[in-house]
Amino acid sequence: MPVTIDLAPLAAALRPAERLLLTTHHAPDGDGIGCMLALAEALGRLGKHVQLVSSGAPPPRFSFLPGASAIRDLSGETTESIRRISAQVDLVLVVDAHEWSLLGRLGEVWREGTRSIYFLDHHPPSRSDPAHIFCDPGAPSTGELCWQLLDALEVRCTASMATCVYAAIAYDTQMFRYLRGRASTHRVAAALIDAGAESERVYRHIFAANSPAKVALLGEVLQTLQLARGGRIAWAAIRREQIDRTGASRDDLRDMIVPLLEIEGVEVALTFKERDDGSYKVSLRSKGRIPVGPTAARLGGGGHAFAAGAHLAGPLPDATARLIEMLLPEAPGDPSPAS
Ligand SMILES: [Mn+2]
Repeated sequence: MPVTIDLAPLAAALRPAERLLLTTHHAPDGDGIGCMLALAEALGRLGKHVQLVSSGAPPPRFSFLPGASAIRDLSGETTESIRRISAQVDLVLVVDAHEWSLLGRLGEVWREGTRSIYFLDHHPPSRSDPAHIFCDPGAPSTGELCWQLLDALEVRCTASMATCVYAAIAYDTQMFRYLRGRASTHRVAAALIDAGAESERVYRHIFAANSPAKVALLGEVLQTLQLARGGRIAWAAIRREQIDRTGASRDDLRDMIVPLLEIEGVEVALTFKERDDGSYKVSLRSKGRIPVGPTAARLGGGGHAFAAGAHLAGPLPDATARLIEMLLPEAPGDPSPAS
């Protein structure tokens, strides 16, 4: 299997640490949570004391993962309390992020200090650069890097660790749809199932557990669907009022863009989520021919080449027109949707 970054130095840094703190980006997702839980078990087996913390509560659909109840949400804690908790550990390991600004309050506290903080991630390199970043932007999930790290730590992957790593990979690849051309993801998945990963349970809890509120909101969002540029761009709006009325959670909103991208001929899908101040949080997804990351970056946002996010000022017609023009400038005689 191609190993594109060497994780031996990270394993070497983890080995002497006795007390560790593991966390992920704010508003944690399946990749970060799965990696944290697998690594917590692995490091625990090496005799270490491991604390799991998050900035924002993990969404309920991940609570089936072994060990999930041990994750403590620190977003309500005081700065002093976060300082005290981090002062008790030898090393902090952050998975699925490597920017201070993505760590919520934890990042605010840690960026000023000198604690030993390591990052394991697959997001494109950022401008702000803390030391000790182990990042492979070619990996479709941090879960795949987590599997490599277990190997570097020489820890045998148990069934519960395998389920957590499998969940991390399945979440970020949307059940193995987005692999960035790497066959290694399937090899790792096969090894995880051999190790006891419960793949169907992962599917059921993460992808087939939509709340009625989410489905109700999705129905309304799809009513706003618009196609632009000869059907190559699909976009839809998510209104504040709809979110409030349906009772959909933040996690419910995450993959609402997927049905837009899965329309035939669509190359780029956009959702415009209205914020309290009337601006919009835009999610951008591409099937792979038109990069959306650079456009998001020009707007001050970020993400991957084919999945990114940004903020835009309203009103909605201006925001949509501006973004569509940035992604695909209007040209006379635009072809109809590609076959
Ligand atoms: Mn990820």
